[in-house]
Amino acid sequence: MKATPTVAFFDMPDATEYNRTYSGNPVTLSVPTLRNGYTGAGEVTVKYNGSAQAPVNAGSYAITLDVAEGQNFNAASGLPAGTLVIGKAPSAAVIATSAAVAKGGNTVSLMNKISGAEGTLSFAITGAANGCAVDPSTGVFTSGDTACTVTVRVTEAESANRFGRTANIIVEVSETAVTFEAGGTVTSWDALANETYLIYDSSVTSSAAIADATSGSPSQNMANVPDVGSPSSVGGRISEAVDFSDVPDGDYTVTITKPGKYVPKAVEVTVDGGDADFGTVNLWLYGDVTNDGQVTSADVMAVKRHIAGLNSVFDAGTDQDKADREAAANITAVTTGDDEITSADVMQINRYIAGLGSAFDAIE
Ligand SMILES: [Ca+2]
Ligand SMILES: [Ca+2]
Repeated sequence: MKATPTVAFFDMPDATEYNRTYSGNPVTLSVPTLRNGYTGAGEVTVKYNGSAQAPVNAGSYAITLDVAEGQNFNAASGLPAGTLVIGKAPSAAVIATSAAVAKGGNTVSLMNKISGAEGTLSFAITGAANGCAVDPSTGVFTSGDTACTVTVRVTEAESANRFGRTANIIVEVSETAVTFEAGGTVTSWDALANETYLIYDSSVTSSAAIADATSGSPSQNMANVPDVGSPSSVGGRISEAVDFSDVPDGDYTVTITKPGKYVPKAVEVTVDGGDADFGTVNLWLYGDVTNDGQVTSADVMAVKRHIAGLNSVFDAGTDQDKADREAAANITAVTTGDDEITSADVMQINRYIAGLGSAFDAIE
């Protein structure tokens, strides 16, 4: 006659398996096996609060065993087998130790100095405020009228799976504006180093910045003049570094224009308490939708296929590549400002390849 299984017939996982810490991954118990001297139980399934799904989140889970019928044991289900406890883990928040802002009512976001927080954050000045203030929930710090050092206490509340923590951010309130560098890397097809880089503050929209930069007499840009590195050949393209210095916190547009029939570019960059890098920006030639540095019949073919709804290079690449390729195809935009790719663009590209007058003549 078969025995009825109970937990006592099994070697159960030890206490350390029942007391765990949240890790973001499912927590499983070892599947119990029959004790020495016993054989013939069916498959054992461990359940957590009645589910075979292993739990992830911190909490207490009632463990039960389901045992299938075997040679020597009957089937059983829901055998109580203790409680699994997943404890909360320490905070994962990374909190910068310092921030900087100029005196006189300027602001710096302390929230942006924190990453990985899971609990709600709150902010409070400890010690002398010296006329400064911090928003308790957004962490926006506003300077007073004197240069000084102010300590802001950051508190992360306990969250579902992690304990909270506290840390101090020391805010340096300086006499003069705090500025940083903003720049990146720009590639083209030649080493003439004849790009023009202009930077615009957030009062000028991206499209207005392009219009100003290509107007022939830019007037809305900031006075900052960039450092431009020497061109170097990288992967078939020519690459150069560009850096604007003395840029205070804020949102900016950098325009890049270049003679040689390149499509003008506008790049967004945000400076927030540190040097800002807009990454690598590739300049495209008008008409060169295959992006090989030449305008040829292969480009015409690709544009025609795209207009006809056939597969083409227009289907390939990143979102940025797609936007660049469409801008490169739309040569009539130079003269008419249109925003579509049509047979009129094909005609202009063909005329340009043939050395005839075209919309290409309207650009440097
Ligand atoms: Ca091409
Ligand atoms: Ca067009």
